[in-house]
Amino acid sequence: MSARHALAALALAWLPSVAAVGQGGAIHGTVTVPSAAITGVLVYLIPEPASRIPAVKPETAAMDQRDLRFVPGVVAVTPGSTVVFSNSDRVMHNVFHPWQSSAGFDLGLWAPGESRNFTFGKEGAYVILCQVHPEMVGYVVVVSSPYRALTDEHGQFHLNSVAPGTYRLRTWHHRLATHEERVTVLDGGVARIELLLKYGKATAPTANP
Ligand SMILES: [Cu+2]
Repeated sequence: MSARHALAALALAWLPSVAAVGQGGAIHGTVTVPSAAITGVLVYLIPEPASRIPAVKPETAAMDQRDLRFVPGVVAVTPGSTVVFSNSDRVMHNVFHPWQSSAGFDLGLWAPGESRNFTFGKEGAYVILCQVHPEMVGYVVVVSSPYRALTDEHGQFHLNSVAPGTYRLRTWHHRLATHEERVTVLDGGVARIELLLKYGKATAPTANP
């Protein structure tokens, strides 16, 4: 079976159940990726119509630098949120986003045990790099949806307490083609979804996707 046929066969497995999840409904799913090295796929919901998007507030999130890696490698936050970049290594680290982008910034160098903050504005996927260690790469994804989740090490994700309605479910990972499909969330229901993603162009969240 070709990869394309496999994709078609696995594109959607829809098994509504009656399990109660408190207020609203839920979507639980599994994302299958082409390499075990790929983790942290973002899954988020865009309400239809878009005007029905519930209000989201800025928040605070954390991305550590540990063993010469960004941990976690992907952080998803709402617009206006602050990310605290800490340093748990024994060497100096830096965080910058390339100035080729209009959103470029450089937080300078900081020592083990210290941290620096940055507040992210508009929706988008921001690559996070370190001037000292070119091999370090992380991403901060800014998305205004209140319904978003990152896959765990088993590729599973959970979107809970979702207001009943129709949504566009979208994925983002910097190496994978963005997948989008319509989903309906029923009050008190848990929908299960299986996605098979392939390498390709990732479409970052935008205000008018
Ligand atoms: Cu570094």
